[in-house]
Amino acid sequence: MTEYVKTTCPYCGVGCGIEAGVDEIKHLLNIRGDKTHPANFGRLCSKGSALGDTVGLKGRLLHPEVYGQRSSWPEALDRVAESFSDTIARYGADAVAIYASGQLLTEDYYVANKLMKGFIGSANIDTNSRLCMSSSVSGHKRAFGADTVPGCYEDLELAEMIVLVGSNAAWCHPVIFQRIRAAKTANPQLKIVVIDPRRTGSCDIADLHLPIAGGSDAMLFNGLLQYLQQRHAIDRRYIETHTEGFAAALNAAAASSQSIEQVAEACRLPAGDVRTFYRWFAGHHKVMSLYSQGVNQSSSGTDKVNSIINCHLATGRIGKPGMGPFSLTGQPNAMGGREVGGLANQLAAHMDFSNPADIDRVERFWGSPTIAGKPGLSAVELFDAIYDGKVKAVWIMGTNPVVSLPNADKVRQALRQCPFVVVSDCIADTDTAKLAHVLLPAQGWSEKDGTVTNSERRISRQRTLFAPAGDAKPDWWIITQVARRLGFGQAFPYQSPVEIFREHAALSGFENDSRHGLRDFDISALADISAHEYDNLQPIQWPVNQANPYGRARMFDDSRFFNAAGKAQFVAITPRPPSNAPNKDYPLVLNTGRLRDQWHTMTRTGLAARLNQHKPEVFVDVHPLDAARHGLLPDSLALLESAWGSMLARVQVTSDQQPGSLFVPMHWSEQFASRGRMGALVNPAIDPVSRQPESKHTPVRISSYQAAWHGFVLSRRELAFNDVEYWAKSKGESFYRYELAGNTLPPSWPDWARARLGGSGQIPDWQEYHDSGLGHYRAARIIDNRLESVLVISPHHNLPERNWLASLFDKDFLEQSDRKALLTGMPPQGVPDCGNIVCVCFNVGEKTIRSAIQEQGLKTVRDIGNCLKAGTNCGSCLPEIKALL
Ligand SMILES: Nc1nc2c(c(=O)[nH]1)N[C@H]1C(S)=C(S)[C@@H](COP(=O)(O)OP(=O)(O)OC[C@H]3O[C@@H](n4cnc5c(=O)[nH]c(N)nc54)[C@H](O)[C@@H]3O)O[C@H]1N2
Ligand SMILES: Nc1nc2c(c(=O)[nH]1)N[C@H]1C(S)=C(S)[C@@H](COP(=O)(O)OP(=O)(O)OC[C@H]3O[C@@H](n4cnc5c(=O)[nH]c(N)nc54)[C@H](O)[C@@H]3O)O[C@H]1N2
Ligand code: SF4
Ligand SMILES: [Mo]
Repeated sequence: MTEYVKTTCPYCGVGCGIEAGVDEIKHLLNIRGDKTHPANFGRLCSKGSALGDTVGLKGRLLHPEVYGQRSSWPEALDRVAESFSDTIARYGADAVAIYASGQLLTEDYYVANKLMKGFIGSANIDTNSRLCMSSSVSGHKRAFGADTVPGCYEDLELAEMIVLVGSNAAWCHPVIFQRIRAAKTANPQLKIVVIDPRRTGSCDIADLHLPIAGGSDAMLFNGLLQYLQQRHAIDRRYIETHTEGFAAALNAAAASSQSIEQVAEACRLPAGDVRTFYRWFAGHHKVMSLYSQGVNQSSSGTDKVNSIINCHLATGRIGKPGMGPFSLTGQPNAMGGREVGGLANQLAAHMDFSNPADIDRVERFWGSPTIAGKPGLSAVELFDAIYDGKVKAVWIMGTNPVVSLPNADKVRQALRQCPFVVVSDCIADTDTAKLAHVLLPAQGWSEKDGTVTNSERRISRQRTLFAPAGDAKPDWWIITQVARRLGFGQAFPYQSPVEIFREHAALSGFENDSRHGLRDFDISALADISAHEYDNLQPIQWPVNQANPYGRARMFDDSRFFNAAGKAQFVAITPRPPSNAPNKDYPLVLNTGRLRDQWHTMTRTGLAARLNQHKPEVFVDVHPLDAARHGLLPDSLALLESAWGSMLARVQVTSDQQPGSLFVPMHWSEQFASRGRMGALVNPAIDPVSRQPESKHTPVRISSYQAAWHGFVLSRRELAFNDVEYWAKSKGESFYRYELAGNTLPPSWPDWARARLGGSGQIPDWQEYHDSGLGHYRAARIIDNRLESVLVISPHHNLPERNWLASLFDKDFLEQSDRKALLTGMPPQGVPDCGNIVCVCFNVGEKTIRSAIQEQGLKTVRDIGNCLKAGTNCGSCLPEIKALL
């Protein structure tokens, strides 16, 4: 009998509840959605469903390492504490830093922040949330006086209009998207508008797509504010009673554009579409504006956020069912990190360095000897300070900055130069872990235990499913041990996560009242939670206090805001263009973002074969006009260069892209491709308020990458091609796939192939075909009648399809016909080739769907589901199935 344990998905900020059936002995998980969890009511997406494939021991960091040698925990912890205290003694507290992450649980995060700010006495702790949520945090604070997300997911079902701004929810918040899709099916009147420079999967259910010029959102929403005023669609009473600054915001909007035509020109949109959007927004009362990285990751990200919030304040559409601005959080615990003050400019429990009373309050609560008195360095500035030698010891926890920070080659150089680098991670080989002096094995999802908070302020439990891998320890434990060695034992007595949670809850309620000033984040009703209650904690939305013992779905339903006047603030916005405009040398704009089935730097999703079928290789999306202009053929390789760095990627020509703009996925690290690390190119400009980098807008140029040869290898065993100029690796169910290209031809392909694939190189275990004149070479190695590996080399990039060859790895015995066809790469007559996998849940390929559509006259997504099952589980592939129809 399998025991099902309730836990929370460790990927996106939707925060879906999971029931995990645990087979301890076989180390297997059976994953299903938790029907009682209010975030997902049983739904899951492709990534959540495949979690069971990511919990193996392969690739895990199992033991501490000090300078490349396996060590014991005491030895490694002593080393970290000694280096940190030496550095502090010689150069001061600001010479050390922590760079943390929204992958951490709230309890981990709380302890890290307490150690750095309260006891080491420097605020040099920042997190990857700086790259993610900090513009939303700043925008919320400016408008509401606190970092508050007003609404909840239930509003999705109550809305009359949903605007997705800079959010590809179909791929990045799939369960929210499923809820919107279901709401639209139930109520076809529901209007959906997508504002995104690209046509994305989210446009699948959109009534209107505005392919806005990158960076111009504030212009569009300033125009909307004026329109609402001119059409008398504003709520005068609400503005007068509950807000301040409307006139100034309106004046600034009027100064930025005078007409819809002007807005349309600035945003490069058809004026008619802008008018339609404005008319719909004015005409529907229950409007939700969901926004994500297309808004936040900008050098004017905070202004973009406030330009959206301004329109909601002007119409009084906030804090009520079915309406409001709604910032979608990225990581599983992006929100929890904000609660504990993970950013360098925050204190704990939504308190702030800008208020001396807050600093004093936290100092007294912690009994801290040396609390930091001012904000520390933000992520980009922190790594600059490491580069400049000002920060001399850094501890990186749960993030991979050599891939994900802008100007990532400089980040790598900074870490190379840094005298002392500690990395806590679950995975042994990451681009960042490679540069660590001390590596600390952290427990990952399925092992660790604690809480996370999702986009709608809902706190849920992640629970332990398995015993830890090797010597892995929870992050809170590791930090606590170092804190004790630094002499702060009294303040770090923790033996279990619940003790930390209680303290965190108590701090949230400490002097949180009208006399001292009310703070939004208050979970003081949980301050006395028992271990048993904590174990059984049900998902609950903060605040959880005397007034809201069962949590609270919507904030601001009482129209009380958290600044001194208790009124929401309009912010006067003067739109600014992105920091770096395209120019003669770098004429195109590089946009970056996410894919449906990958998570960030692929340390976990890269392990699950079924998540690597959808997009097996790093690519760049190019509009047909740009492809023609720059001589790029579909499926060829391109070199992308910016003022900061370069990368290689496979060309995908698509009119989903606007001319002048390129898109690359953010996911590939040097563990998965030789030169696919997009962070190397990305512009390090930051927003002056939120200090969030402009990850979606880098001037670049693109050119065809002329390789002397192209090829691929499919192999049962993992191989290495590190000496080849271009390689990209992905995992299949029973094989690894390598895409290859090189500048130099080896003296002999047969020798090269034998050296790479191994074996005797003799018939019958070896088949080969060589046309040395034309530069074609193919080989296959067979062991005991099973395909071991197959290699194809050509002077051109047009190579045979990989899918049928890949299917041969599932066979225990190769038929004669298979053997014959092997070197052609084409299935023998009568054997279907399924094409690229579209539905990963049921392994249904594009060609199968196409032929079923033709042969059986299928007309709807439902027909295809009935016939092939494709799209009937998580639904993540529905946009693509629709596109095939
Ligand atoms: N599958 C998957 N899901 C994820 C993640 C993942 O790695 N994989 N990561 C999670 C995390 S941490 C985050 S932060 C979220 C991010 O979720 P999203 O923000 O939805 O994802 P992105 O793809 O980064 O960016 C969204 C869109 O912004 C558009 N965009 C670019 N510039 C502009 C602009 O100037 N204006 C507008 N309006 N749009 C623009 C891009 O074209 C892109 O389609 O996803 C979370 N969910
Ligand atoms: N150009 C560009 N750059 C971007 C973005 C973009 O859209 N474009 N998006 C940005 C955004 S929004 C984000 S959130 C970042 C994400 O970027 P990163 O944070 O660098 O990406 P991850 O791959 O999630 O890194 C998490 C690391 O923590 C490890 N890990 C997982 N769980 C745990 C744990 O419990 N404890 C510890 N100690 N380690 C753990 C994983 O193995 C992995 O190595 O990238 C940012 N960078
Ligand atoms: S939408 Fe998918 S990735 Fe996000 S929490 Fe739910 S199952 Fe996990
Ligand atoms: Mo993020």
